[in-house]
Amino acid sequence: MSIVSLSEVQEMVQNTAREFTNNEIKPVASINDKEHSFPEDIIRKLGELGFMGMAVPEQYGGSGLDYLSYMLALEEICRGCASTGTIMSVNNSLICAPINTFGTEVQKKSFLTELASGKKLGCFMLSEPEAGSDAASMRTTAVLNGDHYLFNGTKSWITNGAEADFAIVFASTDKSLKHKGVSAFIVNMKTPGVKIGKLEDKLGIRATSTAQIFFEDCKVPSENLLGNEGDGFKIALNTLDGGRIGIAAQAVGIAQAALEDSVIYAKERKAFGNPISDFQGLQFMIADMATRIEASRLLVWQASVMKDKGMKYGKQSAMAKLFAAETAMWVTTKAIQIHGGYGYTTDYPVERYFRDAKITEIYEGTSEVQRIVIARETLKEIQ
Ligand code: COS
Repeated sequence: MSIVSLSEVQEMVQNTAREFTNNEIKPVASINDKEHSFPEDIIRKLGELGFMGMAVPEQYGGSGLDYLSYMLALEEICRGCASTGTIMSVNNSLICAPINTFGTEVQKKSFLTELASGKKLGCFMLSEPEAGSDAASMRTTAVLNGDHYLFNGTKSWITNGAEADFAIVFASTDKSLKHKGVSAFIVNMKTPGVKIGKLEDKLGIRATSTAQIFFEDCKVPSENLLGNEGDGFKIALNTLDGGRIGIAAQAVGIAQAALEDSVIYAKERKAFGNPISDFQGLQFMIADMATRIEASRLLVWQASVMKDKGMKYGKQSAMAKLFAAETAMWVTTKAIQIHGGYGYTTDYPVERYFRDAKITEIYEGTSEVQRIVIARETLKEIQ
């Protein structure tokens, strides 16, 4: 662990999350992955611990903690189960955060309080079948009609889509304005006209639902507009800046789990009369794994502290996500190598870590999108 100092509260949050992960999450993670089962009981307990709205003020049902505390908890939870961490991260980063930042008092009282306290679950609907990295090309429309907007369109890759009570939905209120015509709304998933479509059968994070959602003449009250008409694209990118630090923390958690399991295995497994941890070839792998994880963690902490201080942090968030995601992929690949044939079977969790790591290079902006963000900022900064 890094010697960069954490406050007493931050250490307490980290220890609470670590204990919860070891006692409650690790024992069931592989089963939930195999059975594709949503960890309902664990999510309820995370709500009771105050982990579903960690950086939301207490007056709106949250824990009133800083972003770094949230990241410390998320890393620990993902060390046990990346699926559980994904569900927690979507609720914290992608729905509580934008309502807290852009919502009216009424919206905060109606939606945020229940989401942040873990009584309700949220999801984030930006992507569509033909609009992922190019989010502004979305086709879903929201047409103002008296006291409501009429929604039509299809959203895809929606984490928590099958279980969520509330969603942030991005839709075009004026197609001619392209990204400036995108608006954000809070939608109750029970609204007539919201239909849950097919659930994806995925490589990893298999204990989460990833759903396609259809809007068919769905009437959303006009008071559920988040911010003003046309603010949606900026709300989405601002939200993703924060979310991406969370995905980086998730990647660090997955990589840390792979490192810990690899070290334990290498000390037990014997070859040529010695534990394989005695061999330099293997030690070099462990050294590189530990170093890359530490560097990733520090990028997560730096981006979090900058966000907590109210500084501009988009570049640092993209750097953390890019580096941590690629680290998680690299570390989990080495972890399987260290475990040899056993690592390729479901008898050991390293194959799950490997499958779970891949998504961190894709969702909330691919590694290529992170490189775009980092390059743009760097080219602006150095003249
Ligand atoms: N926060 C707030 N606003 C932002 C922003 C940010 N981080 N980044 C850009 N904007 C604003 C810009 O200021 C610009 O506003 P104006 O039109 O008023 O000038 C507007 O958004 C468009 O910005 P830009 O021209 O840079 O947008 P691009 O279409 O070139 O998009 C990328 C840039 C590719 C980086 C962006 O579209 C992106 O992040 N895409 C990935 C989306 C994603 O993560 N999808 C996954 C879905 S969630 S699983």
